[in-house]
Amino acid sequence: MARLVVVSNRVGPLKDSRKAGGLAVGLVDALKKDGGLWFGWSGRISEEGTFGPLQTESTRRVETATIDLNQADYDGYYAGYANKSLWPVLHYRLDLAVFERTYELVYRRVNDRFATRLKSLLRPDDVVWVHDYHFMPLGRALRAMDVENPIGYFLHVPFPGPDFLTALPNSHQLVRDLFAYDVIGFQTQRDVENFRAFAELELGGYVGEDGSVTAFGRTILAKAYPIGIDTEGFAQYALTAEAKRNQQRLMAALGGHTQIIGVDRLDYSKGLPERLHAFERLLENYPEHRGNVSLMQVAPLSRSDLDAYDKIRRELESVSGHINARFADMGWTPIHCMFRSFTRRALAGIYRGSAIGLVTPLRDGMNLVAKEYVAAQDPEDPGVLVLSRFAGAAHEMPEALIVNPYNREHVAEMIQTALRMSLEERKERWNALFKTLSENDSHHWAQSIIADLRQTHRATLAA
Ligand code: ADQ
Repeated sequence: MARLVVVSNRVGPLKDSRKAGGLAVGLVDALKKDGGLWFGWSGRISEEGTFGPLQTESTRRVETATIDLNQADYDGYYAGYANKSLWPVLHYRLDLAVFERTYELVYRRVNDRFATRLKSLLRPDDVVWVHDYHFMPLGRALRAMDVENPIGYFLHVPFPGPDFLTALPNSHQLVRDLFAYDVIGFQTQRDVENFRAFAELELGGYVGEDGSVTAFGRTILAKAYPIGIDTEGFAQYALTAEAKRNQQRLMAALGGHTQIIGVDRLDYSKGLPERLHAFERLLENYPEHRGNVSLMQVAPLSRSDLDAYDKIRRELESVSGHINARFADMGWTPIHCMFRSFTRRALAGIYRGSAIGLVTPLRDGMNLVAKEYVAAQDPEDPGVLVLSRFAGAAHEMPEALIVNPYNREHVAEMIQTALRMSLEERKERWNALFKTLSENDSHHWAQSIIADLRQTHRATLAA
């Protein structure tokens, strides 16, 4: 069977680890089953940067190959274009976006360099699968070096509509580059429609009845492949000794109180201050919960060198401090904020010990926390998922309580509904959600896109 070569900015970790990040979680799950090569940035900065030695590692099934970045590349490509230009634009935050010509130039230079290094690793029958907004032009760079392998692309974050995306300087060039791939995958049908609209309205392309999109003489497949988790594996995690230990510690600390859990990277897209305010509204509107219900927010620090993230941490500290000072009583603190990470097993135990999973991003490609929360529940006494309509996951999980995260009143009301929900209804909703997650797990996700990639490539060659 042809080898799978996965390319993403960060590679690994392959073992259960505290390192957070949805992309790594999804890819590890997919690669563990089929094996392959995983290529990307080492996470290190060195003077030689992309010209430095290739660092390799291998486990039973997966080989990894990484290279460093130098400081200028890190500043322009990663901290600059990827995180200060693309991330905010793709999450509908033009107010936070910074556009610098040098960021874009360095981004393209680094993509070219990664393509050159990758080419030397490729075998003729490899299937190449590129991930996320860091590497949009990578496929074009590979094609320019005559790489003829099937190359697919998956965008983990949202793809906004043309009215919005055209605010990004040179957006035409960026989207044009995507046409070098054979298949491009998005999280939701809405993202696919936005991409098609861009191709038609901005690039003069057209959409075929079979879902293909043609522009610049290239026909590619653009389709939704909602990312899943290793549902069975995560449900098993919740039964491990480590999970149980954490669940019990939590129960002891709660002393009979009901817990709501939030787990997110500390990022402005996740709607954290809005979430705390919604919880405050719950305590205002339904005083019976004072002294009985608390919110635990877990957030590992991420990309902390960027000002916007530092700002959100401070905001979170100040809002939670304010709410705690207002409502706390002896023996009960309304909000526990923790800026730390947990292993996946520990996290599974924490989810299972929480009556409500509160997942309220302002924008999210998918959101794996919503899926993990459901997978970790006790089928005999499952908790309730409260989920933002702006998470890609909402499209697949209608049995959750779907909320508008901007509307505190509504979120508070839905938390109240969750707290009041009968066991019978909780089970009914959970069964439906778990069924979907079992069918659309990470393995299914990877298999579907790879199968389409092989087929589309064969068709392109034949044409
Ligand atoms: P993220 O923005 O990182 O992912 P998400 O999908 O929620 O968002 O994944 C976060 C992952 O990190 C989860 O697996 C979670 O368990 C883990 N995590 C978060 N906080 C943690 C903590 N304190 N300790 C340990 N683990 C923690 C991006 C996109 C998403 C998309 C994924 C996958 O932004 O929209 O769902 O990629 O495609």
